[in-house]
Amino acid sequence: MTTLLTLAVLVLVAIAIWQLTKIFELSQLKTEQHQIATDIDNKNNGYMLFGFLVFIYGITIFSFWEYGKFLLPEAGSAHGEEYDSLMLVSMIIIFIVQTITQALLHYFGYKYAGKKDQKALFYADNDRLEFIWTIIPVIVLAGLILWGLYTWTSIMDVNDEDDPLIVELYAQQFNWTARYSGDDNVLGGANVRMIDIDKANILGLDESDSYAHDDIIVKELHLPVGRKVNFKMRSQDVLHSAYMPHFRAQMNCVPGMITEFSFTPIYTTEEMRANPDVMDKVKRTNKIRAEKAVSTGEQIDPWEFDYVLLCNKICGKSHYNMQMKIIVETEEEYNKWMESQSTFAETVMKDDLSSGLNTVSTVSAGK
Ligand SMILES: [Cu+2]
Repeated sequence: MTTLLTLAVLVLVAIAIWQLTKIFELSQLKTEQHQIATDIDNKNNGYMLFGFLVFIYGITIFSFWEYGKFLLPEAGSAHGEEYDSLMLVSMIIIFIVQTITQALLHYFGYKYAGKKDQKALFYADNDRLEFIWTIIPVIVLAGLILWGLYTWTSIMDVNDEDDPLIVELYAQQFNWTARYSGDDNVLGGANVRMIDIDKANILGLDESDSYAHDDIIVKELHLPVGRKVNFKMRSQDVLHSAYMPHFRAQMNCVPGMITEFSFTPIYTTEEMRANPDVMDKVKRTNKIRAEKAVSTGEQIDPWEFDYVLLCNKICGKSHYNMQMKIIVETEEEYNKWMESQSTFAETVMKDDLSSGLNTVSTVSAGK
């Protein structure tokens, strides 16, 4: 690969030098006649412009046809619909404008190609034209920006209305851990300095904080459908980014601070698995997996759709594999699952309450 790139660079440098010598030659007074473009040359270049126009239109249509299926399926969160509409409208406007302007650009390039003994018209300015091509983009862009700002503000408004579920997402190289706030729905205090690997206090929870006692630490995120979730993100080491593409949600996880994001899941995992786009993707993926299984002789299980939490900051060498499964289920299923989980007091603190608490004061005292 490196050899190929080096060769490509060398070839491009050689072409650049060749072009530079040609420009230098043309700038000399005694330029040979065959170096100057004739009417036929200009005309041919004009036709080539049309060829290029066909090429870019063709590649656009091909990309829509061939790669459109790789787009995300319908959003699984309440705010996702508005987010997707904003994206779609922006893309449609860009698409229409680019289709028209490219056609005009290439057509005029052809129409006004250089002709012998014909001099270009000097046209200083036209106030009306300039007004039109300024005011139209101003109105369209102002509309998009205002709509975007409105959408942004409503998505980023993390508040405690509607009794949200409070969940912590904890990022570290290279995995995610989630913490539910338990019966009191309040996360206990935590600090990276209180992490105690020997006792498996991996999130550094403050044992003296009674809010922490009923917290539930898990490696698989379960969410009840239709209930708002307020996420509080922390990072242990470097910048990570909690990215939940199917919910159109992303928030950086920054060491030393808590960041927030809030959304309401609207489809259970089962409902999402029945979505035609998702079913199509699963079918395509499993076809590739089956082909690979045949060619390599490996045993590859079929893949099933699941919501995921991914890391979207390149945080180190295993960044690509930093993910956690998210299961959206009905309220009853969620409650049942939650009942089977153990609290922080029942697990980490169990054997330890007598041997002195791991608190902020003892940690800072150098314990
Ligand atoms: Cu990461």
